[in-house]
Amino acid sequence: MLSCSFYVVAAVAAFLGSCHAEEKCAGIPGLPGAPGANGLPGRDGRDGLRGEPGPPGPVGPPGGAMGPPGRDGPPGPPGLKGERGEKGEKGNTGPPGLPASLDTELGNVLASLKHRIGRLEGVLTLNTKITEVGEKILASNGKEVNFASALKSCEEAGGTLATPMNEEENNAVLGIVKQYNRYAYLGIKENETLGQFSYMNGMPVNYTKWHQYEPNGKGREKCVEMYKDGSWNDKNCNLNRLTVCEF
Ligand SMILES: [Ca+2]
Repeated sequence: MLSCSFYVVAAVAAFLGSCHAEEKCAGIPGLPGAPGANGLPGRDGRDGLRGEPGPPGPVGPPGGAMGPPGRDGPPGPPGLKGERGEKGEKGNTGPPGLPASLDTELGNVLASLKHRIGRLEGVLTLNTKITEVGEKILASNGKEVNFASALKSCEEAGGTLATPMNEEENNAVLGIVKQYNRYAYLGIKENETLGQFSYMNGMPVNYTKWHQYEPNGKGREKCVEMYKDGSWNDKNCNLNRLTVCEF
């Protein structure tokens, strides 16, 4: 509309401004030309910045290919305890310890044990349960049995039949014989060689206290009993005599 009015006004102005032919007058300006045609499309611009990832696509139709495995789930609860395995091999020997004489802790333990054992021995001696003589401890269970049973009782207790090897030990055994007022078998037996007697370990006796005219068994009395005066008599092994043991 605007451009149309512009052309009308321009045409009127051109008519009013016309001059006579005899005058030299400037020509009338021509009408503006029509607008030119559009130019060719410009070249493509450069690529823009990379956009953000789009939202996930819709779930595909059923029957599609299986997807990749999911991630591992959380650990399950512990299983039941297994059966006990076989015993392993013995380990290596540990490092050497201190000599007992330099080990203060061990020394204290030993001193305490010695003290406590000494007190127990005192109580047992006071109650005439044991008799200490030298390194030996003598004791009786008060039972009168044959030689084999008496020896068995002593060995089962960790000792053997009382075997006096000197006057002091013989007097100690005598004290128990007097206490129970019974003869006792000693740990001595006759050898295959008549008239020769030995300790239970087979060694020949090196101390004896035979009663007058004993031994007189001539091979028929293989065991030895102690009389109530402390003297010895060879005697049958199947009689019942007091059991006196030494430890
Ligand atoms: Ca005899």
